[in-house]
Parts: sequence; structure tokens; C-alpha cells
Amino acid sequence: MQPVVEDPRLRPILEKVRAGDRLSYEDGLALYHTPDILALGYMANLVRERLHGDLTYFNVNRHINPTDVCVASCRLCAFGKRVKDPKAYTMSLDEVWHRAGEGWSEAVTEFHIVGGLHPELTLEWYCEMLRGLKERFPQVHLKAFTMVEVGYLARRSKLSARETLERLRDAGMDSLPGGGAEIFCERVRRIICDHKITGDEWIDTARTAHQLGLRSNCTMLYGHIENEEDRVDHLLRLRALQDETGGFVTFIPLAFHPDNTALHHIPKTTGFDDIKSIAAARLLLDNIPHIKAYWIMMTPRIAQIALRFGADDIDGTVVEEKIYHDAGATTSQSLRRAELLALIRKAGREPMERDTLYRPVTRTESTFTVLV
Ligand code: V47
Repeated sequence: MQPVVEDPRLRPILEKVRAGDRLSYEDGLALYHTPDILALGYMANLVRERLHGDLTYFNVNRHINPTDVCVASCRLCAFGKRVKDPKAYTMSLDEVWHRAGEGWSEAVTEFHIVGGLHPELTLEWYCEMLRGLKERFPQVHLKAFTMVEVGYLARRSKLSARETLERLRDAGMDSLPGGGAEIFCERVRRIICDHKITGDEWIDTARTAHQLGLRSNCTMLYGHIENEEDRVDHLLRLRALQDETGGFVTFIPLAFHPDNTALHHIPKTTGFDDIKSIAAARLLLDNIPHIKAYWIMMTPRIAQIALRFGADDIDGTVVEEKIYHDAGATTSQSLRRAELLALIRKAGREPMERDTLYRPVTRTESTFTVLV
């Protein structure tokens, strides 16, 4: 099929995509600047189908946020609370283990565990939390702690990032989620998340995790004060690390939700921005296998369309979500497995339940099996 490419800047990019050639920084800028979303979608879909055909992945997961107490006070965030805030919460270990069991009826295969930077919870507390989860739910993959949490725990424990990661891994952490990357550019970071680790430190921590054999995801937060140059720079830094380690499994573009944050004056992203971010990521990140349309953040409606604009994954059942809902998300907190199947099928794609590392999961009425 000969696609209609209205924007002449995209024609040489189409040739590269067809040939499987790597796109440059300038190509990346053209992808973000073009209004020709159909040509962008055509190209991203070409790559998506080359890699995955019609397959669209999802998982049965549950988010757990042990605490929202956070010393970082990032302007981008509505979730983190100060220790003395009467609305702040911190679960006991028993509460974490109990909460994990809620929603168990759907045989969760992954716990996605992230939280605030709590000034008193120790590395040993988190290790015990992991050991307790493994003891109670031995089959469940523990995708836990952003690079930012690892950096903070390392600093507080006076250990290196490597030693901290080793201790968490030995206690049961199986992989790491992609959060906390935001935008690597320091000019932007100083404004949206000035107390977090730097972009370089995020990359270094991910490198160390990958060197230890741990896989991780990666993200980019867009739609705040960053510009197109910052976005392309961010994606190319992820691509460079992936060339080095091969440790990233999935990239998730995250749209900024401004409600209840210090940046509430910033307008919300549009569906156009969200779809473009998926397509640009698929085209630039030629070495990261999966691009996720996170339905909690995009809404199930836009996530479904994203499955034809470069995304091959729609995330999971989630069950309980706080970070986006504190920042004004109007999506539901969870989708049932059957709803995810229907969303994917109605986009003309073939659903495949996966575990965190994309191994197929098959189910009988009462058990699930991960095919290794
Ligand atoms: O690290 C925080 C972002 C991230 C806001 O790895 C905000 O599979 C928008 O990383 N508006 C957490 N975004 C979510 C995350 C994630 C989600 C789904 C799957 C995976 C995965 C990872 O959300 C944070 C930060 O980058 N965030 N506040 C906000 N107001």
C-alpha cells in the first residue's frame, strides 16, 4: 500500500523506516513537529507489525503503593505528601501483605510496587516486605522500586546503588518499573523535580541494574514545560543505554496530569499529543521491544487507538491506582481481564496475556502457568 504522506519532511523518514534504518535526532524532531499524524501512524504501525504482528500484550497485575510520604516534593506530583500531612499514609508490613491479597481472585502475576521517598523506612524494611510477599505469593513477579527509590535507599543506607540493588534482588525484587525518569534534561528537571536524582544518575542506576541481570522498563513524562528537543534527547539517551545493556523491556510515554500539582496551570495533553508520543517512541526506540499504551493514563479509548499507532501493550488490570488518580485521572482504577481482552479484540488485534517478562500465560479455571 502506498501511504499518503502530506508532510514532505516525513518522506525520507519513511524510506528509512522501510529499510529498517535508524532514525536521527533531526528525524525525531520532524516526528514531533509534524501534524501529519496519519503518516506517523502508518510508519509506527509498520514497525509495530514487523515486530509483533497483531499480538497485543496485557497482564493481570496489581499496583501496591506502600507509602505516599515523600521528601522530594516534586512540582509534577500530586501523590507525594509530607510526613506531617494528616492525609499522608504509610502501610505496616502486614497491611502491604494483606493488600496484596485483595484482587487475588484473578490470579495476579505481577505486583507493581512503588511509593514515596520515606525518610524513616529502611532498606531492611523494604527487603522484609519483599521477602514477605515472596513467601505468601511465590508465583507473583515483584516489579518494584523506580531508579529514584533505589538511589534514595542507597544514599540513606550509605551503600552504592549496586549493593542496594543486590540486596533488593536477593530479597525478592524480580525487575524494576520505568518511573522517575521524567525528562533527563537538567533545565527541566530543576523545575519539575528538583530533589530527585539527576538524569545521569537515573541512567547510571538503570545501567547497574541491567548489569546485575535485572530487567527494567523506562518512561518519559511529557506535556509539561519540556520542548521537542528535550523529548528527542530523552529518547535517544534511553536508546543509547539500550544499545549498551539490552536491559529495557518496555517504554511507556506518560502524559503529565496537572490537577492537584504545583503545575496545575499547565493545560492537559490532547489525544493528538498522546498518540504522537506513542508513534514517535516506536519509531525512535528501535531497540526496545515493547511500547506500552498505559490505559490508566491515556484512557482505554485512546489506548485502544494507540494499538494502531505503534503500541503493542496496554498494561494490565492494575486494581488500585493512586499516582494518576491523585493528579486528576478520571479513568477507573481497574479493568477486569475480560475487559482488556474486549478492548484489544475490538481494535482488531490479538490479545496475549503475558507475565512481566512477556512470557505467555495460559490459564485454567483456578491456576495460571507461565510458559518458560
Ligand atoms: O514516576 C507522577 C509519573 C510515574 C504525575 O513500568 C505523573 O510498567 C503524570 O512509572 N502526571 C509512575 N505522571 C508511573 C510509572 C508507570 C506506570 C505504568 C507502568 C509502568 C511500568 C510504570 O508517573 C512517576 C512519574 O513519572 N507521574 N506524577 C502526574 N501528576
